[in-house]
Amino acid sequence: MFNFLKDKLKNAISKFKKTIEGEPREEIKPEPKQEKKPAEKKPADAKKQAEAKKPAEKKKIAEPKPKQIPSKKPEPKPVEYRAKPAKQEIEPGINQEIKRETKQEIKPARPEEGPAEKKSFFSRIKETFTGRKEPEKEEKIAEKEEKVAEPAPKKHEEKPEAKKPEEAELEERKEIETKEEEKEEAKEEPEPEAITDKAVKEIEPEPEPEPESEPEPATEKKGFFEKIAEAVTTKPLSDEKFEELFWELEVGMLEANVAVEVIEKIKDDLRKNLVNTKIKFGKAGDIIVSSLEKSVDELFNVENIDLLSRIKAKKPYIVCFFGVNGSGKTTSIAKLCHVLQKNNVSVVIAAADTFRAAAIHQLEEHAKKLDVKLIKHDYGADPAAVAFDAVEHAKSKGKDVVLIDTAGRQHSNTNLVDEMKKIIRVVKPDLKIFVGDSLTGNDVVEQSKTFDQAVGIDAIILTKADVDEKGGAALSVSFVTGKPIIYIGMGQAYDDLKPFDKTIVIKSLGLEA
Ligand SMILES: Nc1nc2c(ncn2[C@@H]2O[C@H](COP(=O)(O)OP(=O)(O)OP(=O)(O)O)[C@@H](O)[C@H]2O)c(=O)[nH]1
Ligand SMILES: [Mg+2]
Repeated sequence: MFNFLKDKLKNAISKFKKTIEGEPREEIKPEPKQEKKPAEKKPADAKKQAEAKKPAEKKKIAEPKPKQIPSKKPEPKPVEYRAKPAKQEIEPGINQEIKRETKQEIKPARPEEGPAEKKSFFSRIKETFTGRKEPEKEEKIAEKEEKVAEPAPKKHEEKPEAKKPEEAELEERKEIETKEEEKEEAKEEPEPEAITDKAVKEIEPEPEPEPESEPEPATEKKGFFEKIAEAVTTKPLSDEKFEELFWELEVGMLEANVAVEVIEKIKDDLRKNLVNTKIKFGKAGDIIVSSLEKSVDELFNVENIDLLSRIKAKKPYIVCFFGVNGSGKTTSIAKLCHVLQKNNVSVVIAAADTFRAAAIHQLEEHAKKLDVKLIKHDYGADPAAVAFDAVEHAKSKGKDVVLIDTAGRQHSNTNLVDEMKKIIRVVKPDLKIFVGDSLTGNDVVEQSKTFDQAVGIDAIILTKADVDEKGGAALSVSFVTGKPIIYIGMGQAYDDLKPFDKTIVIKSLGLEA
């Protein structure tokens, strides 16, 4: 009966629970905070990091300089001065002053490169021609004599001529070298300063995010117990979020023929329990179920009627049944007769539905089966007269109860409504029962309201609950009319009339605590 609503409620509970307990957990999780802290600390330590970066970047920028200096300077020098030793050896008379004037860098280059290779070279030539191995000292002298002896005369003649151009060349080279060095120094020296300045300028802006790290202390300042409190409670649910989450359930309840008044009550109750309320983790589901259970329970918070005790209190106890066509009035009377008989209550039935011939015959069949007295008139007779005769029979025979069947009618049919009112005026029933077909859904609620306004109903029997899959009528009719559901029809057999029990409804909806 309530399977449809049960599923809707289950889904709604799950969504509310996930939303309430799922969102804040992500926010309260200590991990993201810890992740944020180091990230936020970066700007706090920006100075240190910047300082650490500065030398690193400087080094990177400065590295190429020492590489360029040694690579540029020394490389060309050995190439240039490799030719010099040959000329100088050929010219032993070169003025020592000129040699002194040459850079000291040139001097160390000679012994490093030339001598070792020449000794071994000439010594090897001598050894090949003479076939004798001579000591290294002799080789040196021989080499010098050979070198000086052969080119000497030419060189002595050329010396005065050669000295001048060589000196000029040396001087030019000096000037060129000094200029080049100055140029290189001028190019290279300012570079480190300019680059380091740039590097510093580039690094300096990094510490700026410091002010962004200021909010961090606020989170750190949170007390230990405050953090625990946050960890065990959920983030309050906003009203907007509540409306969003409730919308699906609201639509589901409308589909289930739940009255708008009932939906609003359940919604308001749930809102009070969830919106802007801190809920402990793991408790959201219980709170939602508890709220829904309480709401449903309160839907039936009307004065109940103990029919058997009332029947015992008055004799004959007169009960009149009303409702629209085919709602189950006649069948419910037969069922109730069976219940009363089982409780040793004597019954008289009145066939006051004279509007339809088959109705009298239908009731006769039930009377035979139940072995109960039926008071009937002919088709088209005054229903009030039939009811009056039944009550008189009960009084004369000492029967406990008179059950009056009436014709089905729409509340808009004024003639039938007036006829109904006449029956009430004549017999003055102790109980007026509205019989509603639960399959008609929300219409039952409207019907009950109009019948109540017309004649004033005291109780409700909901029929065909066994085939109703939505349950909206059962959930709504009592709350809207303020009248109790005393029985529900759960089938077509006599035993299928069951006393209404709200706990069964709550259980069927899956809201049992
Ligand atoms: N499944 C099921 N069928 C029911 C129940 N109550 C009544 N019926 C069936 O509903 C149909 C109508 O029942 P009636 O008792 O004749 O209804 P009524 O209100 O007397 O109809 P009118 O006299 O024409 O106004 C019958 O076929 C019944 O068997 C019930 O609780 N469950
Ligand atoms: Mg009938």
